[in-house]
Amino acid sequence: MIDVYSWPTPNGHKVHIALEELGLEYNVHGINIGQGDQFGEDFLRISPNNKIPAITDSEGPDGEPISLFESGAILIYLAEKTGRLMPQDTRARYETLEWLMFQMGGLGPMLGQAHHFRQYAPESIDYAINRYTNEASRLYGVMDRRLADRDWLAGGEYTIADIACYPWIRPHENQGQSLDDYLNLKRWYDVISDRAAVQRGVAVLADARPPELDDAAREQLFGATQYQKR
Ligand SMILES: N[C@@H](CCC(=O)N[C@@H](CS)C(=O)NCC(=O)O)C(=O)O
Repeated sequence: MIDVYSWPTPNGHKVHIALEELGLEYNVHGINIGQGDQFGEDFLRISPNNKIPAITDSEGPDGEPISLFESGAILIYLAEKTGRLMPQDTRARYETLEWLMFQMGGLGPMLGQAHHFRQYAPESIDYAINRYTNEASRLYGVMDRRLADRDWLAGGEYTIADIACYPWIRPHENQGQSLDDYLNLKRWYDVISDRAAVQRGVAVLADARPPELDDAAREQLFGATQYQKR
């Protein structure tokens, strides 16, 4: 059985969507990152960077249990466990990994900072807002050009690369972006949004998350608790 330790954020959604697409059975455990659950000893044992998502699988490689953190590693694990959502052909597989790494190393971190400085910073810092909003626009442009002559980001099929990128495009307004400026990306986004498994994935834990970050949550995520020595 797979146990998922997660929260309904873009990085959490990736894993929830993949599990729903694959039709795997799983238990979900809410790790409320606004209340500091990510600093609990049991969670840190499987996710030492105090970030969701993490999973355990009682039937890992060779039938032995395994735990995994980092959403990209989890997506690769689930794809390899099932032989789905990642092409078998070697070139197509590397293409999928390229676009997965594009999300993990660029899209996620940059869009996360755009969101942070536009929505969460206690004061408006123009330099940071411009820097990350420009970077968001540039990355949206990269995806839009990539999708000009194909339906999916990589490998000629719907893969974990699409699943990794999609949840980061959902909050586009909070990143200062309009999909009307990226029509190829919009087409891709609308097709993925219509998938039943994607709708089930983004609904996982949705009711548990408060609509706004209060001061206590900001403290856990961006204040002294986050940076205390452990
Ligand atoms: N590279 C990591 C990033 C995970 C991440 O940033 N998770 C955030 C929520 S989206 C988190 O758990 N934050 C809690 C914290 O920083 O204390 C991944 O893709 O799994």
